[in-house]
Amino acid sequence: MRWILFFVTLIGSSICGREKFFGDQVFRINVRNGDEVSKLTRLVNSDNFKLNFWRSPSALGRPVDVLVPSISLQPVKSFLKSQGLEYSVTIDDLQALLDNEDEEMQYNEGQEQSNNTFNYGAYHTLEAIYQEMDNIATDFPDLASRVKIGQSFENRPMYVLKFSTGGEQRPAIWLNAGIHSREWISQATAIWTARKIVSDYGEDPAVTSILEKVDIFLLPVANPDGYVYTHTRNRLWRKTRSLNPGSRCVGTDPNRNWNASFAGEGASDNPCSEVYHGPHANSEVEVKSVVDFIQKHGNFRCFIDLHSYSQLLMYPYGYTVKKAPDAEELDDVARHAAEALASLSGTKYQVGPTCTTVYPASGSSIDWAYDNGIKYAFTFELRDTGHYGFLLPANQIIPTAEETWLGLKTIMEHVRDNLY
Ligand code: INF
Ligand code: ZN
Repeated sequence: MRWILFFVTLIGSSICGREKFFGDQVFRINVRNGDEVSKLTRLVNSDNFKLNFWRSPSALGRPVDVLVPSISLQPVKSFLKSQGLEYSVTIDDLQALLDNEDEEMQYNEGQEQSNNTFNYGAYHTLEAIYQEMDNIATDFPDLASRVKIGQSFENRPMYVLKFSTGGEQRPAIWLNAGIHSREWISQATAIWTARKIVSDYGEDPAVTSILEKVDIFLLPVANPDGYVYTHTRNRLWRKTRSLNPGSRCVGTDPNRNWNASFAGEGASDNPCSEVYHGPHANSEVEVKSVVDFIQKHGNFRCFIDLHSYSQLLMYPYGYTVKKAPDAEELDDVARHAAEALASLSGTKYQVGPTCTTVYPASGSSIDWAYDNGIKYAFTFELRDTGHYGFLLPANQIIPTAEETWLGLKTIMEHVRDNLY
């Protein structure tokens, strides 16, 4: 029966659109030492089980989350048992979560059509996010403007919102989101943050004073092709959608494609890998567009990249265990930001350098920023810690955005007071 179901869904998804995950589950596997990590990595890399790391093995022995297709459930369970690896099932019916998310989005789109408002507590299509960016710029023409910084591999525009109260080429802050398309809480938090900035300017002294000194650039969807693909074909797509000559596998990991120890440890040269670094640094037009814009502007002091999930606040480096020259200061700022974030509803974040907090990762955005003179470089891994993972329910969007805002403000106030 399972085989029939599997082939039906396989054929079905190739003909009528969205990939189905009937019977698929997410396992949380506790790894206690390097030996267990390498066993598990071999398992996931052995293509025949079609496993997908949601949360890769990390230095600290943090539990590993793996998507297990229904046809692999039995063999994977017996493998784990035979290796003495403990696991639990964190999501026992992935398709049910996806159906639920879908239903909510359809309902919300209907609501928005009729009352012509943007529901910040819901997930949105790329078009809806771009429209809301336009609305924000229209509502606050003296403060916000929507700027096209390039276009994606599939020729979709890449839009940032620029928040500025005047002055030429002021020191600037870059807020990046959605570089990994499946991390929907990241894009949702970013568009909420855009509305928060314009609403609170002139009201919240912190926001007003930040914008008197620095400009803020916000890119809510850094990987538009991937984001559209998560809506139309595969909700769990992470990479870009560029083609890899000679391979049937599509896409590059845009968080391995930056020119920072490119193709070093913690990236793969296999186009089928979720951490494929691409043929060369900045090969992805989505990455190059940001690099070119930032380099042309030349006055950025802060680069913050929003991801999910795990509730971490990290700073360079990912490409080496070597301490960054400003590690003490970055750690201090990050701890204060995590404290501010936790003050709202107690959400706990772990703080540290990428390499030892998660795992080695070369070619990442914040390492590139930091090595190019942008001192205040941070990555937020937003909610949650794996209960829902990438499928965070929409009712957590606003609570997540509200608490993250307190962390972002803490960092931006430090930048305001420590311009260099
Ligand atoms: N982050 C991990 C990644 O593999 C870890 C990371 C974060 C690496 C920051 C480098 C810099 O890119 C995510 N989180 O993918 O969604
Ligand atoms: Zn990510």
